[in-house]
Parts: sequence; C-alpha cells; structure tokens
Amino acid sequence: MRTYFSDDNRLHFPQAELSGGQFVTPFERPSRVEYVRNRLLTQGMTDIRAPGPVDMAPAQKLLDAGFLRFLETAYDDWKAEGMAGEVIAANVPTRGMHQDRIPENIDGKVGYYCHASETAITKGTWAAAQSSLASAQHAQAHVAAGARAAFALCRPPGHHATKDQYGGYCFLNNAAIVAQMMRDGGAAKVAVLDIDFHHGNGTQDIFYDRGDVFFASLHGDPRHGYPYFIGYADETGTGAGAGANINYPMPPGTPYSIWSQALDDAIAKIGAWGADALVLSLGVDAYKDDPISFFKLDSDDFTDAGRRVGAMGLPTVICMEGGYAIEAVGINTVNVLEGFEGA
Ligand code: SP5
Ligand code: ZN
Repeated sequence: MRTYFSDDNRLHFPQAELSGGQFVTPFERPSRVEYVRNRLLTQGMTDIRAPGPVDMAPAQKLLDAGFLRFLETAYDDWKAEGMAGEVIAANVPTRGMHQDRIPENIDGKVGYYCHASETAITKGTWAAAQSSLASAQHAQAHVAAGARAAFALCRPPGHHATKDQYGGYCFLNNAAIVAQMMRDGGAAKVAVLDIDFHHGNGTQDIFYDRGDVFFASLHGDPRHGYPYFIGYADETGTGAGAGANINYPMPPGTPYSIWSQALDDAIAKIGAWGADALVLSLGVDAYKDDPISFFKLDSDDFTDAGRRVGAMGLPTVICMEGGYAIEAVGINTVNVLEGFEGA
C-alpha cells in the first residue's frame, strides 16, 4: 500500500497544550508520525511519497468560508493584537450567549471557532494543516486511479474539526473532505468508519443531515471522555441523513473482545447500507497504554481490526488520526495496514 506523507507536518508544533491545568508539551507532536514512517520502512512498505499541492476547492465547498479565512489569518491577527503567546481560546459562547454573532476582536473570534482550548494555533499551523489535507487528497487520487487502498499519514489529524470549529488537535477534516471527493469522483455512497479512540464529532457534524455519506464511530463514552458533549448512541442522523450515523460509545476498560463486536456491527451496517467506497479514520489511541485514553487494545488487535476492515473489499482511503503512546503508534498503525492488506 502506498503512503502519502508531508514533512511540512512539522510546521505545526505548539509549545503548549493545556492539560490538567498545566501547559505541557502537546501529546500530538511530530515524533508520532516519524515513528509511523520508520515502522513502514522497517516493514518494507517503502512506497512513501510526498503529496503534490493541496486543492482547497473541495474544502471550500464543504466547510464554512469564514472558518477557513479564520484558520488562515488567526496567527497573524493574534500577533497584530499584541498577544505574546500562541493562539489559545479563552472565551467561548456557552449556554445563554449568542451563538451566531462573530466577534471582530481576534480573542473573541478564536472562541467562536474553537471547541476545545487544549489546541493551540502557531505560525505554521495553517501550512501544516494544508499539507495534511494534501496527503489525504493525493491518497484519494491514487485510489480513484485504481489502487485498492492508500494510506495518508496525516498530521495534524482531522476528525474533530467540524464545518466551522477546530479543536482536539484538528483543523481541517481530512477524512470528511476525502469522502466528499470520493462522492464527486463518482462513488454514489461513501462510508466513513472512525476507529480513533475519540468520537469523530467533526465528521459527524459535516454529514449529519446527508444520506449519501454514512458515518460510524467507535469511541470512549462521552460521559467519560473527550469530546464529552457529543458521541452518544442516540445520535443517528437527521433529515436525509436519518439512519446514516451510528455511534458506539464504550466504557473505560473496554477490551478488544467487546470493541471488535462494535467493529463487526459497524462493518455489517456499512455493508447493508450499500457503501461503494470507504474512508477509514485511523487513530490508534484505543491502545492499552495510550496516555490520554481508556480502552485496552493490544498491538495484535490492531492487525485483526485491519483484517476485518480489509475484508469489506471496498476501495479505501486510510487517514491517520490520533494515537499518543508514541513508540507504539508506529507498530499499531502499520499493524492495521498489514492486517488490511492480508485480508
Ligand atoms: C485526534 C485526537 O485523538 N484528538 C484527541 C483530543 C483529546 N483532547 C483532550 C486531551 C485531554 C488530555 N488530558 C490529559 C490527561 C492525562 N492523564
Ligand atoms: Zn483520538
């Protein structure tokens, strides 16, 4: 399987993540994808290519125009306001406040466009987010040209980014944009299967009212884990999208024996729905030693999971999402790819 990967991911590396009331080095850091790249090489998956240029047209079609302008200019606007540090949201529109009036001051604007203040924006964030999307887009083009599957080693990740909000280490929703590109390229029905530990709230948001893109997410129960306010099992889609969204929230300590039942159910539902192409949002933070998650998958389980996804037999674009047990991220990610290829 071919991989697309951009060194420009390194342009995004904030000094600080707000975690437990302290600023820490972000869990989502450049070394994560270096471990994946090295593991790919070790395992002989040496077809690793830099993506060509990003195409922002599909993002502009799917996402909020003001949000895209904000991402592009936020850091410069922040600095122009005389702020000393990185861009971090401090004021957000909560219950009882206006949800639809966008402040002019950058400090207010940041709160409007952010849903999780752990995530900072730096000088290189926009360029890195675009390079991440470029990897996903060129993986999609490779599949459109006839490859069974391709791997986009995306960083920063994307699945928490909505039409108009960043957060959860995500800025542009790579998986969602690729799903739209598959639709535009002729796939009538596209499924996004999200096996990152966290609920794929951004992807759900983008397709919630659409009947042509199915979304399924396996994740930590929002009563116990980020993103906390979304990801419940009763979120099943609306309007034309009714029945095309399925969530599998699971409790702390969930082992592979339970998780894999949810995976099988999601795969069966995607099959019954009649998807003719697949996007896999691949986070490996369901791993037992992940520092910010609470499932108990072992490294071999990721191989088995990859096998089950591969057995669906669909043209597939695999987009990297989370996974923070740094050294194991490489092994677990490549295990999924090897399982997929062996199916
Ligand atoms: C793409 C992805 O996996 N995003 C995850 C975003 C998680 N955001 C919340 C992180 C909370 C970290 N708290 C650390 C507690 C350490 N015990
Ligand atoms: Zn995650």
